[in-house]
Amino acid sequence: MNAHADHPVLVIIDPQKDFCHGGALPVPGGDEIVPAVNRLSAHHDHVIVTQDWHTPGHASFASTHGRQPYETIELAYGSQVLWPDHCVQGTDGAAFCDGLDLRNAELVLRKGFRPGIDSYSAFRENDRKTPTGLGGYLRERGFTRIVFCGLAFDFCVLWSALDARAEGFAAAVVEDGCRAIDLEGSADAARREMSAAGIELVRAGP
Ligand code: VGL
Ligand code: ZN
Repeated sequence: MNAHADHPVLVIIDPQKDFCHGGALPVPGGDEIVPAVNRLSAHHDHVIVTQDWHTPGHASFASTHGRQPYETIELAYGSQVLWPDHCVQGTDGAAFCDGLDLRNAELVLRKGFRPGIDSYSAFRENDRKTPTGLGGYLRERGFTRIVFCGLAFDFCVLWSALDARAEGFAAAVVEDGCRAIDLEGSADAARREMSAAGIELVRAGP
């Protein structure tokens, strides 16, 4: 029996300055998750954090295509929402949010670093084929249950939690440890998709 079998791993998705107030792609209330995320990480034996980590001129940037942010276009691998330039490798905006305590994080997983492919999910890039390696890492370490929090609820948290289920992990999302971008009702749609996939929606409380 694996030592971790009963202990969930906390996966904190993209808690980065560009998704916070004043950042390049601010998620409304993004900064407000910091206290809840710090409490969650203090209460988990195992913590992993993901970091959106794009090349300059990344395919997910509207500016790369001479388009406006938040439009959707077709790329070789399918449809892609275009974003303001954000989380460029090595920039201050790609750094973790002020006040976050990530001392006990055991793995920092960078994603979205391939110039031509976005990666909302921590498991598989947006071509839905290229693995990040996280599934194998978690399985090899014997984890079976994942608790998610972070940014943004309706994009990277949603896609990560759905892929976690698809890879056979039990998954819960701490809603008050997340904030949503909420493009055209995407926050409500995310809630419905999570429930349908057997993802538990929980609250950490005050
Ligand atoms: C995210 C849009 C673009 C996220 C990342 O972390 O949810 N959203 N890049
Ligand atoms: Zn991104």
